[in-house]
Amino acid sequence: MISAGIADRGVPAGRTEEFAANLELLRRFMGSAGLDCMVLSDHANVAWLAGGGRSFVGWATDQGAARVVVTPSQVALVTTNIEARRMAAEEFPNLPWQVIEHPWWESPAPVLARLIPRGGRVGVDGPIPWVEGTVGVGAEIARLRTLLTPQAQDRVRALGKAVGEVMAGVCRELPKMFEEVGRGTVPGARAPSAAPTSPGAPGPPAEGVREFFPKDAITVMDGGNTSLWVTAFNPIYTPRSYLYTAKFGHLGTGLPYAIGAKLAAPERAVYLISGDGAFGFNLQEMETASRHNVLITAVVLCDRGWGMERSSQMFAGIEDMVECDLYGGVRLDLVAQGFGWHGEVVERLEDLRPALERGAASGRPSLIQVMVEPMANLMPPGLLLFGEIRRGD
Ligand SMILES: Cc1ncc(C[n+]2csc(CCOP(=O)(O)OP(=O)(O)O)c2C)c(N)n1
Ligand SMILES: [Mg+2]
Repeated sequence: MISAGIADRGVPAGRTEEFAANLELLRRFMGSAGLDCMVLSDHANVAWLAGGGRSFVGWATDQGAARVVVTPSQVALVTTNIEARRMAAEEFPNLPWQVIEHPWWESPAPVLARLIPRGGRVGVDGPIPWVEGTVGVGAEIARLRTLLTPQAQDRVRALGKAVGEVMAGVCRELPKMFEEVGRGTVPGARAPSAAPTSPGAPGPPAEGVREFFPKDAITVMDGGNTSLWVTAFNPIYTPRSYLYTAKFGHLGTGLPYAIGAKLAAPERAVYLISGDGAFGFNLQEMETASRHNVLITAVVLCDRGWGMERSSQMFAGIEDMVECDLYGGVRLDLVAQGFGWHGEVVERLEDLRPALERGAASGRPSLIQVMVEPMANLMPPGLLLFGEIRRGD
């Protein structure tokens, strides 16, 4: 066990008061709901209670890497020995709760069993596999969160103002930007050297893949501009159905994530939509999928290049697109077949669905290489806003 406040970085003004106010609110709710204990694991709820701070590592799930256990007499943050020190110091500095760590390779069950009153009624805000007989009160906690403390009201006001300014700036720039791209007067805006073989932008195939799979399928995405198309054209319909390295943006995680997702949820369809550049990082993992018969579908949107780098260079006014083109004749379908997968190339949108059907019927993992128009992949939906947010403008 370690105590909070490892590094004395000071507490943001009003944070302790906000924590105390929200804790009182939560305990009052527990009293009225007849709960002896509450376990919060949804990172939004932990942030609400703590007046801020991130208890998550990955973005792809609402479940954080820590749990907060609240009883009438105790509050504890339970997390692994990897996260505890950093989380306490950086995310929740000097909050008056216990920080309890457990080895990362063990479940938190023994710690939770010590904290939770024996035989008590335990409220939870999400699935907690280590505690039996819990009562789901996620909706009630969401309602509590709407009662904003004065500090939260100030934050919402400041955030609203900042978002308004960003949106206004983008709206002012957009018409000019579109006009320049249309006229081809953005410095460096010219067709990439690879000759187009398909009329399509990546959006329609991303949409076609979404329509093919059931709504509870797990979507994995990887790539640069491809990811923005997938975000816009491949809605996520059910919780815990989406994997992406949103926070880090590392290319190459798609195929390993898809394999991991299918192993974790074998009863659900799992598909990856990836850029061609990103797919190259870890394509040897096709061997893993074959060896373990992991039946996933990988759809690789092939603009024969590092599309997002083309966009950046175009907007940076770099005269020629430097090192943005990949070898134009790559046949990932043949590579896939070499690894024992079903593999196909699709050049027309109407051929996509039959290819997906043949892949699903093949009894093997399948890869569909979809040729897209390089020029049409220069300006995916949300690109300008994405750039502004990344740069912190
Ligand atoms: C490991 C890693 N290397 C480099 C980058 C920088 N980067 C971001 S997007 C991008 C282009 C990705 O190309 P592709 O996967 O083909 O997707 P496209 O943009 O063409 O749709 C690159 C190189 C990164 N995010 N991660
Ligand atoms: Mg590409």
